Amino acid sequence: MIGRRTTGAAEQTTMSNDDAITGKIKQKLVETKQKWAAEGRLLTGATADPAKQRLPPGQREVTNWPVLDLGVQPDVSTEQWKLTVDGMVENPITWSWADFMAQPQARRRTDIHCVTAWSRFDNTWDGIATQQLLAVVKPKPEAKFVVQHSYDGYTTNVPLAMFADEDTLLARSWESKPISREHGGPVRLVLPKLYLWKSAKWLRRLEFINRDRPGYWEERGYHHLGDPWLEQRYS
Ligand SMILES: Nc1nc2c(c(=O)[nH]1)N[C@H]1C(S)=C(S)[C@@H](COP(=O)(O)O)O[C@H]1N2
Ligand SMILES: [Mo]
Repeated sequence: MIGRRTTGAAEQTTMSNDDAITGKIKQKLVETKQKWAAEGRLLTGATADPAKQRLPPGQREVTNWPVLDLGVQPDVSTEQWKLTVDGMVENPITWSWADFMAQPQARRRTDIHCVTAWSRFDNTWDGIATQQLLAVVKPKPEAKFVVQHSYDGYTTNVPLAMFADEDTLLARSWESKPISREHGGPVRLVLPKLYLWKSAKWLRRLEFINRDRPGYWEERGYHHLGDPWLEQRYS
């Protein structure tokens, strides 16, 4: 499946029929989440200060780690995996797994917050800090947003300033174990200061652009930024 996608995969922004190979889009889940956005479900109307409380408004703590995605879970081996960084950067790259592992590695311990109201505390991640990646690719001055593209066709947009946050990692391991297929291995983004839909699983490409272009959930009523402390669930 990965082989068949090499040509033209960079242009792909919507789900293709190829995805049937690894799973089916959970159409009901997509419709439910879209309905939640339209109805403003789960909104408390409150904001909170992360310095004063650990749970963002409307969230509850879980100790398991729920799996949330569109139902298509690509099986990408580290041998097949490639990361392309392109768009408005001085130094576009395509990294193999060996290239990725040759970069300075970083560890972060963070909480994660899903827009469906669960939060999970104290997750330890290993991988490459986005600050390290930015030092390599050197965004051009006009670059203002980063679109994450995944092997399942998922996309999500974040401001470059949030992508560059010191807590943000291209993560390959969780609790010192490789990130499992269901949680987005071999490499996923972890951007803990935004809701978790802003952290793409099965990361394939990072595209630097000069304007805000909505991704999969943003096109379906979810917020363009997604700050859990401001309860930016929907747009
Ligand atoms: N590639 C990809 N990344 C994705 C998604 C997806 O469907 N595909 N779902 C997002 C959503 S809505 C959430 S809440 C988190 C869930 O990550 P988890 O399954 O590891 O908890 O992944 C995000 N990243
Ligand atoms: Mo989500």
